[in-house]
Amino acid sequence: AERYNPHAIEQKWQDAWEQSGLYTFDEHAPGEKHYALTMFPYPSGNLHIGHWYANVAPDARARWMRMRGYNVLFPMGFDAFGLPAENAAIKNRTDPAIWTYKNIEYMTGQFRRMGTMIDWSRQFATSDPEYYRWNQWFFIQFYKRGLAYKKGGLVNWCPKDQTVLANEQVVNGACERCGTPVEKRNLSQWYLKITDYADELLDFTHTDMPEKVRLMQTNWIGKSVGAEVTFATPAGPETVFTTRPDTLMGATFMVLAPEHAKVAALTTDAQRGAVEAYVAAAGRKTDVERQQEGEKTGVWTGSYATHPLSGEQLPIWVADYVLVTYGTGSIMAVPAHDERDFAFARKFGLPIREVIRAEGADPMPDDAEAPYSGDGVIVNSGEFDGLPGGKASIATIIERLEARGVATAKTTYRLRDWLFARQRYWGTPIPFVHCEKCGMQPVPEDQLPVKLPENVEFTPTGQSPLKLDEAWKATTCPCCGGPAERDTDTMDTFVDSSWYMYRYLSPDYHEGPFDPSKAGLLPVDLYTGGIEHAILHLLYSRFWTKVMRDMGLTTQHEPFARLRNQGMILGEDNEKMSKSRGNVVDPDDLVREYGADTVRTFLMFIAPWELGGPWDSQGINGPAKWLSRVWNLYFDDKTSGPEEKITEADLRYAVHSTLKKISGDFERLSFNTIIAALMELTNTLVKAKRSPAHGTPAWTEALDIFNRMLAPIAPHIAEEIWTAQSKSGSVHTQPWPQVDEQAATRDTVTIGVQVSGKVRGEVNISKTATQEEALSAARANPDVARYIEGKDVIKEIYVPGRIINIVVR
Ligand code: ANZ
Ligand code: ZN
Repeated sequence: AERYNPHAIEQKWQDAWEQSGLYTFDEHAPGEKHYALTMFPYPSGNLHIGHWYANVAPDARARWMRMRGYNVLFPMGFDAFGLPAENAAIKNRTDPAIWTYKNIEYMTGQFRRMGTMIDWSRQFATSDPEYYRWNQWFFIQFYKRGLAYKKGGLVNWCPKDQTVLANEQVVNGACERCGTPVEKRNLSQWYLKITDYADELLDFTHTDMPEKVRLMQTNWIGKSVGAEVTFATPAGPETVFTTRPDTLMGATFMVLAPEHAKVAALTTDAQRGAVEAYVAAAGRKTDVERQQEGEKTGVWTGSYATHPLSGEQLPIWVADYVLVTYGTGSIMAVPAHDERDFAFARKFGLPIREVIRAEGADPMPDDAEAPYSGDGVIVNSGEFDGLPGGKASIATIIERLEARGVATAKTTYRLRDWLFARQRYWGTPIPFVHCEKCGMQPVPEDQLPVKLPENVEFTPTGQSPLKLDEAWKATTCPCCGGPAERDTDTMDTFVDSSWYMYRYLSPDYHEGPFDPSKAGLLPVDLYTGGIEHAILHLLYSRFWTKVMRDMGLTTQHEPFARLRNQGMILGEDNEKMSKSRGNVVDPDDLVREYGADTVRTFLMFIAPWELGGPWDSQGINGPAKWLSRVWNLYFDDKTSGPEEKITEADLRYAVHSTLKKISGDFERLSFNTIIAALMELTNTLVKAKRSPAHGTPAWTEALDIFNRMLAPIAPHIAEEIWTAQSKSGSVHTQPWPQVDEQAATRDTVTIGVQVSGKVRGEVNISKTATQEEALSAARANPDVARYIEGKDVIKEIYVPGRIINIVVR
């Protein structure tokens, strides 16, 4: 018989599937809809092993859902706008459009060679004018709803990429893309009002997301419940935000952020030199440096604030551990109970006053080494003395302070509005024009898309490249018809992925972002991709769906019913794969050597999918050999080896218990255990070929079920086997086999017997065996008996179906 040769069959089946339209989704086909989606890639040039890892397992699962009778939508596209494409185009001296679409073509070919069930008829790139037209349309709708606005102020600026960045794109003070430390610039920019949805985004009831993602989003949104307290100062009233109003009487000084607007007015002449020097130095530090633990720095302004309850005069300091972007940019410092205030007070010799004391504790000593941040009773606070203090009692304290007129309840969020404009070329033009007479006007919807001009000099200069294109810039005002100028900024490319899952429903629809009659396909039932998107794409797309819902475009609250994140495939050296480390594995090479089915199988087998792990160049031989054995099982009549004692019941048990197990594993996205179970079943089938079970109806059934179980994992070889058995149609449209529950359970179990905690033997007993029956079987086992003989049995434990333990002395 011929040996397994993937190269002889894979391309053949890929062509045949494409020709027959096997994977074209038909919304009218029978079956409950299932929308499975994997995050679309940047068309960076080629799919790397990480893309394969991210895609083959969800593809297998989508195939499994289809065999289970679901009508499965599994589309793919390209996230084509953005800095990577633009930077590469600059480097390669080509137009980003030419570069991008060439890459898309190549990567589409790679996806095909992977043997996926992607419906390519729905493919689009976000740089297609018909796609970004709807970015512009959305932007105008957001504007009309008061959710898009232009505002001046300090923004994050990447000096390398020469553009502003959203807060979400600043990671540890550096640009998320290129790692360059981010600077602050004062610029007028477009924002989207994501903060209007802060509370709703904290509610995950309509989406099943991994705990880690929920936590990251929750922390990013950063809701803090507390109060605002106002202090009188020589420059007017100054309000601070505090989460601990119960410590108000412990406030011994006030601190302003260096960028706070009142700093100059509060600085006395004597202190001006020192304050100005300090503020200038703080401006040169990155946010990370400023937030690092370590020596606190600061300077006194020379002024005092008046405590709202005691009337005491509190010195006002400037220090960079207070951020201008959070709360009100100023704080009441309570050194006795706050870590940073404590360190600051110690360094500058400022008073520390204890106002919360743990139940029954001694007063805080003068030389205390740390603040106390726990709960307790309020002390040294006049009329508040004796009240419970600490986080639990804050609501009551706020009420009392509100009654006294010195505080108001206030909830603060860390989340900031989404800085939406970019000074780069390769993105969606902002659809606004500026008219001297009428001001800023949205482009009328029937004039969309505002197309990106071609042949623009886009090497970054810090100015929007579109500014240089005079002809493109000149337009007429939609209001007065007079001359006007186009907005020359482009949109943050995260806009593209915020709603692309809707576009797949009707990629050729011209009346709106998607055809409302297809809304029944929503939401995405299973979304898969990397955790690195936890607070960018995954937060933005949730926000976008909520706005779409409020616009009446969808009834869904969330874009994704369920999200799962794959882990990462590292280099063999356990480091991240990168060209500079020289540890990159090229999937194309592997496909050329082993075939796509083996690469698919290996990537599902290599690690628990949600964990990931290091590459193993030897490991791929296991799946390669396995598929050869599978091939021989069907195509090689020769058998060798001793006669095996496998009955029909044994065989059916092996097949149906495996079927049952892997169905559960598919549900849980546990792909490595699916492969392991199929490999184990293959061993049994190889042996069964040399047993009385061979040639029986159970054998025929086993070959049929195994073929179907193989189909989602290794679609090409499974199709070849299916056809070779003269079965009609495609294995990929066959129903997933039914578990015969009776066959899948055995009435006997093999369980281990321990003597004093060490496994000494195994017994085969009925599942319904009583404790006495189980124990006497164990004692009768010669391997066990040896260890009991002559000893005192002091305890016997039987955990039904699991273990027997006999404790001796
Ligand atoms: C007094 C106090 C006493 C505070 C105490 C804490 C503990 P979260 O929970 O993160 O919201 N704070 C307020 N604005 C700040 C800013 N712009 N930069 C740095 N720190 C700021 O933190 C809220 C607490 O952080 C506030 O409550 C304030 O200090 C400080 F025992 O006020 B607290
Ligand atoms: Zn006008």
